[in-house]
Amino acid sequence: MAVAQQTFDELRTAGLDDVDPQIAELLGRELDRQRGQIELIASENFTWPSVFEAVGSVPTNKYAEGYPGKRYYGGCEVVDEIEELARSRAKELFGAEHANVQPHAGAQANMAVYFAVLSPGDRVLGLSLDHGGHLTHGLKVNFSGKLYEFHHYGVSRETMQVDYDEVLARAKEVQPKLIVCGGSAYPRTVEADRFRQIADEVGALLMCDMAHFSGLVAAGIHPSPVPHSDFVTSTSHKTLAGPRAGFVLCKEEHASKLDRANFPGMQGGPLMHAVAAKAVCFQIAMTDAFREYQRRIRANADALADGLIQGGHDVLTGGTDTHLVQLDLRNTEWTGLAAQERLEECKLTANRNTVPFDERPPMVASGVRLGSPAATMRGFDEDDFREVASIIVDGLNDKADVAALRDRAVALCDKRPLYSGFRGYTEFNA
Ligand code: DSN
Repeated sequence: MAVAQQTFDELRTAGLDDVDPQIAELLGRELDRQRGQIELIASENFTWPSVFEAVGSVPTNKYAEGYPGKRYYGGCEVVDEIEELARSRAKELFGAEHANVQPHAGAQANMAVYFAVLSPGDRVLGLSLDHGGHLTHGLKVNFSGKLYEFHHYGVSRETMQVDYDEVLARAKEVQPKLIVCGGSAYPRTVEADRFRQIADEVGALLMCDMAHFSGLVAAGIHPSPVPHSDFVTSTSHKTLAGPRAGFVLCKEEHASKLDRANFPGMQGGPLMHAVAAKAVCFQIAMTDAFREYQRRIRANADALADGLIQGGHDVLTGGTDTHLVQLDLRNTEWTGLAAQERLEECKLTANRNTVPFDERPPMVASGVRLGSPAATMRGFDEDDFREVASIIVDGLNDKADVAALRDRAVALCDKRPLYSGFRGYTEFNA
C-alpha cells in the first residue's frame, strides 16, 4: 500500500518495501551494482553482516551526549556499556592508552585532534594531498587549511617515497606544533618511529592518520604507529572492514583534552548504533580469521602490482607495502580520468588520482588508485587479482574489446559471489 494511504498504526510496523518502494528499489540496485562489478577503490570495503545488523539497530534512537557514566540524558545505562566495550576493545586491539570511539568519520577524528591541541593559526606539517596526503591535512579549501597554518612535505622525485631527511629539514624550517603522518594515497609503510624522532627534534606533537592501513596494523602486518604517536586517527570502514565511522587513539596524558574537543567541542550526540558497530568490528579484528583476511589483502595487492608491471605499466614506487597500488599513467596516452572510465566500462570500479609531481589537475589526473580490500573480502585470491591486472592491462589499450573484458570481470564476480546469503538489501530485510 502506498505510504500516503497508510495509517499511523500501519506505518509503525511497516517495512521499507511498503513505505518507500523508490528507496527500496534503489537499495536493491546498489546491492546489485556492488555484486556485479569488481570493487578496486582502495578506501572501500564490504562490511560484515554482523556490522550491518548493529548499524541498523535501536541505539539509533538514543541521545547520549557525554561519555559513559557522564551523560546529559537519562536512560544511557545500556549505551554506556556499548561505548565502554567499543573503547576497551579499541585499546586492546591497538595497544592504546586511550580511545575515543565517537567521531562520526575520519575527518571528524582528525578535527577532534586538531581542536584538542591546536589554536587557530598554529603551524602544522603534513604530507601534501597531491603526494598522497588527505584534504584534512591542510588543504586550503578544507577547515584544516583555513583554521591552521599548514605546511607540507612531499615524496622524493627519485623514489616517490617520503624522504625522512627532507621531512626533518622542513620541520626545522616550519617549527610546527603538530606533525601529521599517513595519508590516502601513499602505498608504502608509514614509518611513525622516524616521524617521532623528527617530532622530538623540533618539539612537535605527532599524529598518525592510519585510516587506510588500520586493518593491516590491527593484524600486525604494518608497523603500529600507536607507540610512537601522541594521537592516531582512523576510519573503521577501509581495511578495518567495519562501519562507516571514525575513532581516535591517544596517550593518556591527552585523553581528557581529546574527549572535550570531540564533545562538547565539535560533535553533539554520538551515533550509538555506529559505536555498537565499531565494537563489533574491533572484536572481529582481534581474531585469527581477520589476520588471515589482512594477509590476503597484502598478497593480493602484490599480485595486482606485479601483474600491472609485467603488463608494461608503471606502478608508483614499483609496488606496495599495503593494500594500495597507484597506477602511474604518465608514460602512456591515458589520463587518470579516461582510464577510470574505461575500467568502469569493463566493470572495474576505481578512482583517478594525481600522482606526485602530476602536471594534470586532480579532476583529470595521471594516475588511478587501486586497492585490494573489497575484492579480497568477497573471496578473490592472487590468481583472481592476476586476472584483474590482466583485464586492466588489456583494457588500457585503444583496441580493447570492452565487451569481452566485461565478460571476464563478470565471470570473476560470478565465481566470488558477494553477500550471497542476503534475502533483500541486507540479510535482515527478508
Ligand atoms: N575518501 C577517502 C579515500 O578515498 O581515501 C579518504 O577520506
